[in-house]
Amino acid sequence: MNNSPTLLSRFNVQDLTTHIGTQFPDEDVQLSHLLVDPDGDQLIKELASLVSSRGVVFFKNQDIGIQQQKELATRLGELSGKPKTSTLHRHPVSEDTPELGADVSVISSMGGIARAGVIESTRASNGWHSDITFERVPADYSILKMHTLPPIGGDTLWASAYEAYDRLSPAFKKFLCGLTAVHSGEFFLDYARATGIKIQDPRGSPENTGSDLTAIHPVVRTHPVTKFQALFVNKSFTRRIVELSQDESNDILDYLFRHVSENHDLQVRYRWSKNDVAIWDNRATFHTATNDYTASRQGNRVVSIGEKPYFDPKGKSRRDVLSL
Ligand SMILES: O=C(O)CCC(=O)C(=O)O
Ligand SMILES: [Fe+2]
Repeated sequence: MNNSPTLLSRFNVQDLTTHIGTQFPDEDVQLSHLLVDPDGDQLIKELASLVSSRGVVFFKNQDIGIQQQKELATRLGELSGKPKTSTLHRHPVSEDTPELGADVSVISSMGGIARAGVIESTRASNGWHSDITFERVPADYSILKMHTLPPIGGDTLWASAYEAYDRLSPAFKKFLCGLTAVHSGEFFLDYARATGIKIQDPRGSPENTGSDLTAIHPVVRTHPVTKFQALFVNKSFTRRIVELSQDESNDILDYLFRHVSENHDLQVRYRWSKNDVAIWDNRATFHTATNDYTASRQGNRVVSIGEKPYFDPKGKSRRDVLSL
């Protein structure tokens, strides 16, 4: 986090909102070129740092193939210091096809992972999540490339977990810091039973094993790259704050979920074009799809496993560091 000139500054870049989202608007900036650049390691390390600070970064009309997408996800995590035992996530209900492999999630309007937890006739805001927080060692970066899009609709929204934390009152921050919450992906087990899919195991870390898709994580976590504090509970996967009674937990979680979904000024909404790529940091953001279309929509996602979430009382506030 400094303002010194970086290799990435050779490209045109635009912030999309104050708190979250940055794009590389020029199509001649190709992620496939970064992978083979002589300064590739430095560029990819700077990209990881940019994604971790801005939450989500967009690239237009990319030619990157699926193997390169996996390589990029791996290098983003490795160059920003993830544990040696963390590799690419194999989603519990992903299908291991010869073309894609179990470490690719097909994000499709026709079914599969992105549809497994969707309940019709509930509020759209029920979909806010951070990827795979039911794992004991959850994700750092996700990379999604969309290759099939409806003519209109199907946008994706991201929200800043740093700003969500920073915007709480000092007394409420103090109350939340140090609490822990149960996360669960039980609906993927239901989906696996209904479709006959065998649960993938292990899933990108020796600790992500077995078919009990639950984990306990800090409610506020410290980001290992930026050192910023971030809110780490999400509507799709977080079930219960361990240290509170059931009723207290329900109300506090409801408040926090609404805090994320109703503060539209800590969100960015992205309108996809064909072959655009989004790279986001699951430790610093939440996201949700927009199910407002009927035509087919499809993309490929690669999720990298990071580290076990932790809370460091010496972590910083993004607002304080940036003097916002
Ligand atoms: O379909 C989308 O826009 C996002 C799906 C999603 O949650 C993901 O790719 O992690
Ligand atoms: Fe997701």
